[in-house]
Amino acid sequence: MLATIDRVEGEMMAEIGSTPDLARLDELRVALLGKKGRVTDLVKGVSSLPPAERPAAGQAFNELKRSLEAALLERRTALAEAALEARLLAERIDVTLPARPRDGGRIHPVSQVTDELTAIFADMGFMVAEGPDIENDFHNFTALNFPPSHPAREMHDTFFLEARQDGEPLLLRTHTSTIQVRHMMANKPPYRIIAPGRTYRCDSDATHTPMFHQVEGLVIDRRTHMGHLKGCLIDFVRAYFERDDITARFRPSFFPFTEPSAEMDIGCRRTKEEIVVGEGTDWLEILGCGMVHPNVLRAVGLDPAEWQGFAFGMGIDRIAMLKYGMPDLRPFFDADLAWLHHYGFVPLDLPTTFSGLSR
Ligand code: 2NL
Repeated sequence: MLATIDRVEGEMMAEIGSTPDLARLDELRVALLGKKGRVTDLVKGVSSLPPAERPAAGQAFNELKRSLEAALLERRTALAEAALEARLLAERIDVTLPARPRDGGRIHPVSQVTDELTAIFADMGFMVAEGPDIENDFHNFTALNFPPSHPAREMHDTFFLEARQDGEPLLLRTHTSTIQVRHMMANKPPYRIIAPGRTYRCDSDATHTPMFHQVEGLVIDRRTHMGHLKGCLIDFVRAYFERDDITARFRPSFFPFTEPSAEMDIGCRRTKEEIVVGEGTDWLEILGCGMVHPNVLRAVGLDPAEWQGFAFGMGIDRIAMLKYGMPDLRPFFDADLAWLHHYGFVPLDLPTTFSGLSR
């Protein structure tokens, strides 16, 4: 009996040692040590031995089981390590490669340009302010020095809501100046803020959509003047269009909320197909601006003898079209995936002024 045990031990150990994978090793463990396994079968033979030989045989079987279990465990560890090694090799990736989702989503040009504007103005020390889309007459018109009969207050320009706030009609903001009015009323000067966001006007044709995007900016301090306005906005257009040679001019204009008011043009070249900014001898209107009207300062509780500053406003959709050569405004709001794939931006390329805004 003991000789038999010795022989099968040798055979079984060799089998364990040559098992190619974890699944086969598990099958082999059951075939050897399971209830109907080969070792279990042999142990049954002990009862037919003469009583004197049984203890030695029983002990030898226990030792056989222990050494088989140890060998199985050793083989299992070796196979598991080899399997992990093979998987690490197969799934190896170069983490130094730039992240480029092959066909993931795209960032909408409006979001991209908003991020670009935010990066540029943040560099100049502006903070981003926010406010509600649904507003009242005071924040949208009265505080901004619109006279009671101003045409912009008319039904056909402004969306009025049926809901009323204390009997006063509510409306969808027609510009993001409302954010700046709220910011001035809630905070102490000086201010240096930009207010990007959705705006609404009852207007719809090839170049107008009922909802569009605007960014306004506001700088109020004790001695802020028109020179600061010009320097700030010229720096802005050069950063935004990523060219240091952009020319600019300021033309007198009118807004109820600024005095004096101006419109800023930048140098461009117009061809039949496109507008190239920073070249040529034509001019392109890019934004409106001016010194904040004393009546606006008074309306938000500031003394115009102590505080003064400038403000500006521009259409985000429009400057996105100009920079990225998009001929039509309407597809901006069509949720057309083919258009978004063509004009959109890869999500992980965040615009910063140090790595390049749009690359
Ligand atoms: C344009 C012109 C402008 C402002 C917006 C402003 C805001 C406050 C006070 C004074 Cl709280 N002004 N904003 C000033 C001048 C022009 O926008 O063409 N926007 C698309």
